[in-house]
Amino acid sequence: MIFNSKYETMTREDIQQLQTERLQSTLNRVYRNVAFYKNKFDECKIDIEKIQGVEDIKHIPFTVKEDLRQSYPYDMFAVPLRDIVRIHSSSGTTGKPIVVGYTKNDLNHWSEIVARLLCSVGVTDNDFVQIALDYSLFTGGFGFHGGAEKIGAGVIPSSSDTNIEKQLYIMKDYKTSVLISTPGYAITLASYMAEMGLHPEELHLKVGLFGAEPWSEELRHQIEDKLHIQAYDNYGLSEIMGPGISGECEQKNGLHINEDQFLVEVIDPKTGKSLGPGETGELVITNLFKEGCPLIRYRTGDLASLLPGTCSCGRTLTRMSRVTGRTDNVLIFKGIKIMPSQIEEVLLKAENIKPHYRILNKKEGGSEELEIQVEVSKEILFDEVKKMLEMKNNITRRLQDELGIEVKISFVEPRTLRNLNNKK
Ligand code: DLL
Repeated sequence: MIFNSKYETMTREDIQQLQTERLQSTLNRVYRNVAFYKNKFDECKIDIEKIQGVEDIKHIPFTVKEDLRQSYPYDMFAVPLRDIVRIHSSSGTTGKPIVVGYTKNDLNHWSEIVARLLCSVGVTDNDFVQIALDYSLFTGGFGFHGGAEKIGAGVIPSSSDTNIEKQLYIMKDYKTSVLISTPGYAITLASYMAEMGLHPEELHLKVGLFGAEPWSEELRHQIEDKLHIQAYDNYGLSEIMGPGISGECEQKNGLHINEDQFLVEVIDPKTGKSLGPGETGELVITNLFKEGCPLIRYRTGDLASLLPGTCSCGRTLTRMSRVTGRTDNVLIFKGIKIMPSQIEEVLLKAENIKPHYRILNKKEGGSEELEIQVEVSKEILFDEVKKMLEMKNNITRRLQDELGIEVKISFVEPRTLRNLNNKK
């Protein structure tokens, strides 16, 4: 079923016409209301009146994450603060986080695009949708929540904080038919089910929507096999909106982009030149319809391609491939984004630690563990075990405060890590 055929089945000409109109209007608004964009366009001598079509966007400079950090907290907002009704913020960034503001209209449009993606995998008002994503500054929980309510489904906001056994009892007893989580969490649920002797047929699950971290076809098959569901990929990022930017339909043949709200380009991350359909590069996204803090040509750091051809589902919206990697060294653990520099900052403050460490993202069966191996100084090796333990607990606690997740610290002898290529 198609949730909004007006926007999901437009002709290419009509989509481009709508995108052009919305782009012009957004450029005008950011030029008038956001000092960052006014200065940037003036500096680069961009005359927004000359942007006559979507292809002209390549004359406009990119926006990068650092620009957003510099604008902390509200300098990127394009509306007065009284019009902002929701704030989200990027997960796991050190120092200044990225703050995103939504107006009432933004929240409505967000729910609309998420509803489209839910509908495109068969979710209806007869379903119970269990959202096992964080409900917090992270956009995952609230983003899917709005979309599921919009289609009239019964929402179970169990979040990812609930302990796993309880999550499974809720799923069984409340007759959940749709699961929304990270793919890693779905696998963890499956392995707990096996341990608890809970057979997938005792559940009512039929569909899962997963995202917030990279995953593979292989993992899709495992999730589908173990949970007896159809599993679909969903992509989004807080800076632009959250989930809802693109998602797979029942064909599992690429993620349809909600093009009436987002203009997606793929560029060569080294040269910044546009790449054509089928070519993998960095996704660059422009908000076409956002009021709170629309971004122009935002470099996401995510690697993917735009897919040529049309989809047999009837939607005319362009599809993108899965995200296959990143242009930077962001580490994604349980959907949380971590810069190695965050870890480094904590380690460098600790005594008796050498600046050599290695991050291991260990995935085994259903569990995922972040282990940080740290070289300790020679002196401490001869010290009492107690001191070592104290130090370990101290670093573990500080890292958990910084990253908001559990990590395992292991100390290794001097000179064991510094020659490894992947020490960062
Ligand atoms: O992860 C929003 C989201 C929540 C999307 C739930 C889908 C489902 P952030 O925390 O800002 O927002 O992280 C955004 O996560 O730039 C990608 O690197 C990565 N990412 C998101 N979805 C996918 C996906 C949410 N389906 C960052 N595949 C993005 C691969 C993904 N990576």
